[in-house]
Amino acid sequence: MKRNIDDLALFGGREAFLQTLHVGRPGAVDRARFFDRLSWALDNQWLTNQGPLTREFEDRIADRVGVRHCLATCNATVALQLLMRATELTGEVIVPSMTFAATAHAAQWLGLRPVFCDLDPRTGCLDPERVRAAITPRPSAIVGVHLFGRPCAVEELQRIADEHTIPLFFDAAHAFGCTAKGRPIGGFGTAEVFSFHATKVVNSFEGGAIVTDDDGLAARVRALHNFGFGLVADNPGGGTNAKMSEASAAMGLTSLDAFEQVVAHNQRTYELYRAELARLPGLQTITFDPEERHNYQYVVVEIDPAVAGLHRDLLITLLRSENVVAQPYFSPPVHQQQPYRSGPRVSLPHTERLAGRVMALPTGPTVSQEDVRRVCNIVRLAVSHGPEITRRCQQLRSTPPRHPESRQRDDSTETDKANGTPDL
Ligand code: T4K
Repeated sequence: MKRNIDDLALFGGREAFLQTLHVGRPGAVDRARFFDRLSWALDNQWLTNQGPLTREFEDRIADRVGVRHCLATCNATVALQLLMRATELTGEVIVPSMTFAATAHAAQWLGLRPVFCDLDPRTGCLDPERVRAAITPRPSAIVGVHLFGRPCAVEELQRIADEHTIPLFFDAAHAFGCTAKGRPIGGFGTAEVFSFHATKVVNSFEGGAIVTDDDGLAARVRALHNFGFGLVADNPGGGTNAKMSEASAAMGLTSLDAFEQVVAHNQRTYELYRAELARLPGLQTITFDPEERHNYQYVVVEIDPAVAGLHRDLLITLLRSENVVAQPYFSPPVHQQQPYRSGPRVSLPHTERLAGRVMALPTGPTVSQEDVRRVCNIVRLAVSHGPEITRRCQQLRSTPPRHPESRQRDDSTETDKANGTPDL
């Protein structure tokens, strides 16, 4: 454990971790079961196009969520596009900006205009009052995001969607296995979308799913995800290829088998982070409603730089120098990314404030309790010496040492910039 700031790798100490820690590194799957399923697919000579493993995966997801229909897709971004295409959206779509770029990009890619709306600081999700105010003369849908698995104001958003007779979708990429109002997420709005990307609580390498109780919509997305085959009179303009392969479904099923263990592990990780980081000035760990179920996929902390004496970005840089890849999810917020930041200026004060302060700490099945203790040791050390660390970094920045050994750090700084983490 590190005791003083000279032990920090940033100031010449040894890195705390030899092996890099990540947010959402996928855990070991039951290889025997996975390879059995793959082998079965090879023997069956059916590798994609809604094969039996994909159907089984869909049935298990639909069952778990309690909806009539699940369509498995190649990823969640394309699933969102399918939904927007199947409901023939035109014009503007109301979305949050505190999300992964995919939420807005899905709409933008279809020629729709994302209208960014501010969040409720208590949940990090769309603020219904602001949604009401943001409704334009040409709204075509609302897309809420259950950020970090915490549910949107599902009932209020549904009321607004009903008043305007527009569809309400939820990007539930973070929320598989979570509940809202005691009911599984996946059963709200017109339809919801899960992500089964490698970094998610259930993964199919890449993958996603649309879940809905709307029979007509389910039939349309199913046809559209397979080039539009099967739609005759009702085809809103061709289809695409958004199918999940049997190899992905084999992984998805095997990952689903381990879901409860992964969530239990994530919950222990979350509780330990919370305990270890309690009462640190200027640092708050995300909280979850004890009345709801959560998957604890993301452990997010918010840093108030005025109180902690150091900025979130500096803390991320400091952790990365220890081989701890904390992520600034989601910074910059989407309205400040291209192509949106070239458009009309939008001001979203709650979003901008939160996006500038949060970071996700390493989680997932590969992160042990001992890892958490050591990460927290660094965070505690950093926060308790925030002003001094900030001062020393400013001094480092003003002295430009340029010798061969500094090359590697220069390279990682470039990567950090691409990831939205600025220089010290
Ligand atoms: N909506 C929301 C709200 C989302 O968060 C996302 C995706 C989507 C929609 C779209 O879902 P998909 O179309 O992807 O199904 C990662 C994921 O790629 C992305 O799926 C996820 N959200 C987002 C929050 O995180 P990046 O750009 O941060 O990925 P990357 O490559 O930097 O990896 C993140 C961390 O995970 C790194 O520390 C490395 C580690 N990692 C990654 C992979 C792929 C591993 O340890 N193993 C791996 O296999 O986006």
